[in-house]
Parts: sequence; C-alpha cells; structure tokens
Amino acid sequence: MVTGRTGIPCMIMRGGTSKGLYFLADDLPGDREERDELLLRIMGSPDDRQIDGLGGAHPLTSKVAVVSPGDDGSVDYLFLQVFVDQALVSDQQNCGNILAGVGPFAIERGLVAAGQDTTSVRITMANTGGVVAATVRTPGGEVRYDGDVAIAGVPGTAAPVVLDFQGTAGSTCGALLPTGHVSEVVDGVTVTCVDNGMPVVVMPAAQLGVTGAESPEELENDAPLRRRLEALRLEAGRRMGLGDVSDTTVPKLTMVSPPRSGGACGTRTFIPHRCHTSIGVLGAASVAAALRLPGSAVGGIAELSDGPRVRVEHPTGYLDVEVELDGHDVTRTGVVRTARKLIDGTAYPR
Ligand code: NQM
Repeated sequence: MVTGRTGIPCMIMRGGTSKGLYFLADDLPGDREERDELLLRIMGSPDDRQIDGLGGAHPLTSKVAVVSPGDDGSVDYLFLQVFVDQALVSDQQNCGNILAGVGPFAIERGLVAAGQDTTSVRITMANTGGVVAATVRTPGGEVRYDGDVAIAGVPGTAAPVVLDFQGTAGSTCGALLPTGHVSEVVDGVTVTCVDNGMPVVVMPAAQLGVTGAESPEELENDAPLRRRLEALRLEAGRRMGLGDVSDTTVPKLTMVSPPRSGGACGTRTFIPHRCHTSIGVLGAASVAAALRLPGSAVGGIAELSDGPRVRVEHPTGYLDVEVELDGHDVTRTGVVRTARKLIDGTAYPR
C-alpha cells in the first residue's frame, strides 16, 4: 500500500483548460479499488475544498490521466474523474483537455522517443477506445512547452498540441445519434442527443429561459433551472442507452444561443452539475456536430462558416474545433490545444 511516507511519482500538468495529475499505470496499484482509493487520498476527496490533497476543488481541476505503453509504439490513456465532494472515481467519460498533456507526458517519461522537430504520439483513449494523433513540439528532441498559441480560458501563450481524432462518433453510446433521432422533445424541450466524443444533450438556451449571456455562477445559483436540467438529463441519459445516469458525469448538457462575438454560437455547459467555465474539447466536438447536423435542435441558431472550423463561444472566450460531416457521418474532428508541465515529483497521499 502506498502511504504518506512512501509517496508515488506524479506529474501535474495543465492540459487545455483543465488541470490534472498524470501517472504511469505501473506506478499505481493494479487493483482498481485500491487505485481509486489511493487517488481519492491523493486528491483530498471527498471534501469541498480538497484542502488535504492536490485537487483544486472543482471538477476541472480534479482529474487524472493514467498512461501506459500501447501497441506499436502508441500509448494508452485512461482518464479518471475524481469527484470533489463524493468518494467516487469515474472512468465513464473521456477528457480532451487532459488529453493535451498525454503526448508531452509520454515523451517525458520515455514511452515515446522524441523527434528532432515535432513528435507524433498515437494515443488510444482507453475510456472509449477512440484513437488520436497528438503532434507535440520537440525541437532538439525535448518537449517544448513555451510557444505562441493562445487558447481562450488560459492566460498567455504556449506551444501548440495538435489533436487529430479518429472515430469520435458514438465513442460512448455506440452511435453519433444514440437515440436514433436528430431532434426530439425531452421534458418539453427540443434537444439533440449527440455523441461525437462526448455524450451531450444539446438544446436551445431560449427554451429554458436562458439568454446565453449569464455567468456560470448565475446559472449554478438558479435552483429551478438546475432541477429542470437534471430531470431532463436523467430522461435523455436513459434514451441514449446510458441507463440511470444519476451517479455519472455523462451526458453533459449544453445550452446553445446565437453567437455574440463572431463565432458559430454561444454555449453554457453543465458537466453535469457544475457549469463549465469554458467548454470541454470533446464536448465542443459533439456540440459542433450537432450544429452541422441537418434537422438538429440547434442548427437554426448557429452561424456556420463554409470551412470545417466551428468557433464555439463559451463563458471565457471560444474554442475552435474542426468537424466535417458527410450527411450524418462524421469524417473528421480536430483541435489545437496547449499543455504545460507544472511540477514533476512525488505525491504523498494522506
Ligand atoms: O469534453 C470537462 C474539460 C472537460 C472534458 C467536462 C473535456 C472534453 O473541459 O473533452 O475536456 O466535460 O467534464 O476538461
């Protein structure tokens, strides 16, 4: 058993607009229960403030990447969401933000040899089986974190990590449109239930009395809205084949409004109980697919450009995803993120 005295090798990284702990699978207990119990102790959960651990007291900063060697020089990435206020660790969702740090971490830990300029890391996302090619800057054979790419929600600039996804459609639910409908009414609200990397219930904000200009705090403090959204989520989750979703972090909920800053649309996303300060990468890929799907609940609200780029506005800026569809088939999903190594050391669980 790992104790507060022995400790465990751990790297903390910002991945996109999230922050998490990165471990080699070999450094964690092989037994799942033991592993989860250890991660709860390292993060300081359950506790609203995670004061006795490394967690940042928000779902976006209570995340874990478990990385191991995969087939043919690839790496496997298992994402774990450590709940802040409950003794729960979930592998039921993926995370495209924490994913941005996986390539750099795999190179730093020697799982992948660095090229002289850039290095392409093939990553299998163990949660969903999806595959992504991450291109990491490695001038002179070393991971470079500084650079000139800005992403909304993160101050300053950093080196780009280009993520090209394969097979995002139906990642968790088995189909891009898990209910078999491009649009349907759930609890009186017209929604599109979509899974292009993340199961999301996408709906017009106006149908919930939301303008889309509200801050995440305002929406979180709106108790009747949250009750309505949770009832809708439970029903949509059942229809999406996810069963009883009361204890899981998917499906997410995104309320879509007309764009305010030149993008394709505005969004406010519940993940699923806290309101996202921006939007998840794969969450945005699912929303972008919904915007482009003919006949969806939100297509009419969006202002889409001709090219593949969809600029999804969110509370702290925007996220550009490239999503291409052929009818109801997704042919490509890509995104540019940044990541930064914050500390590399030993974690001492309580
Ligand atoms: O959708 C938040 C995040 C995420 C997940 C969440 C993510 C994604 O912003 O790919 O990145 O939806 O819980 O990191």
